Amino acid sequence: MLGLRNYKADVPQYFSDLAESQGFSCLSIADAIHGTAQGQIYEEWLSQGNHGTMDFLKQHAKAKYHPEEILPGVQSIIFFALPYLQNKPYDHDGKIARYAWGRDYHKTFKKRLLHIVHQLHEDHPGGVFKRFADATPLDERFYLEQSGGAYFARNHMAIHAKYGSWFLIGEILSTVHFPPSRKEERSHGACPLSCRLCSKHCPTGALRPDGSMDASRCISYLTIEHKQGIDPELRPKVGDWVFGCDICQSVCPLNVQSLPTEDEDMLGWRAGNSVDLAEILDMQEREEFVERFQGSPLMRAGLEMLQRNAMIVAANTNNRELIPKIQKFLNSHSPILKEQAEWTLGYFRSGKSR
Ligand code: B12
Ligand code: SF4
Ligand code: SF4
Repeated sequence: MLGLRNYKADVPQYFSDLAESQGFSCLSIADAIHGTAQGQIYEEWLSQGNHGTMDFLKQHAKAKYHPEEILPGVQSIIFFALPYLQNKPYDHDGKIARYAWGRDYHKTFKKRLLHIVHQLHEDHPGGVFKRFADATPLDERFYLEQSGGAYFARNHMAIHAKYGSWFLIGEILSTVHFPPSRKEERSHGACPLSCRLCSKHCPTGALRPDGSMDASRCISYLTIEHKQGIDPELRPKVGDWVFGCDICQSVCPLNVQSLPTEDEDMLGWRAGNSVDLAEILDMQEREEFVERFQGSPLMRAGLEMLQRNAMIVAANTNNRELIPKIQKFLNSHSPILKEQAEWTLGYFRSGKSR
């Protein structure tokens, strides 16, 4: 994979074996450094409103680059990877980002890392070990790059030699110090100097040409995290993504040789690679939604937001067969769905749909 092909951080056999026993790989070990210069940059990033309505990012500011706020006495952070790349033609119009096709990775990490934590307790009595994946204030990509386990690229993804950016990150914070992985002497980032494909192809301009990111414009944020009406100016740019977005990873040359996943949880197809918009619009009770998506990352969006997204995709794909189903939302108790239905029907009338 370009310059990354031969790169691999040093990981003691002990951790490789522990990870393998749970069906994934150990990427690297980082020193739990506290208070880096990145903290100041992060504060500025927040003060510019780049986080949109993700208030948790503000609440996390104190601990983002201070792991001791999460585990007092922490010395090391051990990183693990869950690869998820699959390539299958989409079944329906409403596309789902690849990381969400299978089982909710939070659950997978939680279960498997618990086994490793138990083993660590046995082997290192007196040590304290805590497991996390995603749901932590810590800037995971930053610490992972510090330890040489992957590189932070211009699409704001951690890129690994074997998996490209198609992997999820989990970690164990440890009060026992383990020697940090060898870090190769090379500059921050892995991108070829002249490449800007990710920012060129990002439909909403979330990846700014200067390399910074306006997360409040990212389709992943708009479709999953933003629990209000989506800015009408951005709706046409959401395209056919009903949950998340993979564009800045799909166009990346560093991903060309990424290995497909063999992990059963990821291959387990809870949600599938796309949703039938009619099925989503027909759902009336939360129970139906839960029955269909329980155990999948789509639960995070919830039924109301998924229906909001489905109406946007219906407009963007000019799916006029859905008009009767969308008209029903004109009487919705949800002001978000009512407004979205009015907008979608108006969009059809205006002839702006593809
Ligand atoms: C909040 C969040 C989001 C937000 C914000 C995205 C983001 N880039 O941070 C949203 C909802 C948009 C999102 C989207 C996605 N996410 Co997300 N997300 C997180 C989460 C929970 C926190 C990240 C965070 O703190 N962001 C805020 C700051 C730190 O982001 P930042 O991009 O690094 O911003 C810095 C730079 O902009 C820089 N900066 C500031 N000014 C400037 C100026 C210049 C010139 C430059 C170069 C830099 C720069 O400083 C900023 C502050 O430190 C992490 C898990 C975790 N705990 O770390 C997962 C995580 C990053 N997400 C993940 C995934 C998979 C995704 C998606 C691919 C899902 C999808 N397919 O839809 C997309 C990818 C979007 C993208 N290109 O980044 C994975 C990434 C795995 C990997 N291999 O890298 C993580 C690590 C979860 C996990 N445990 O696996 N996510
Ligand atoms: S996930 Fe999509 S919208 Fe978000 S930064 Fe990447 S290309 Fe842009
Ligand atoms: S598309 Fe190009 S600039 Fe963007 S992350 Fe990949 S290599 Fe880097």
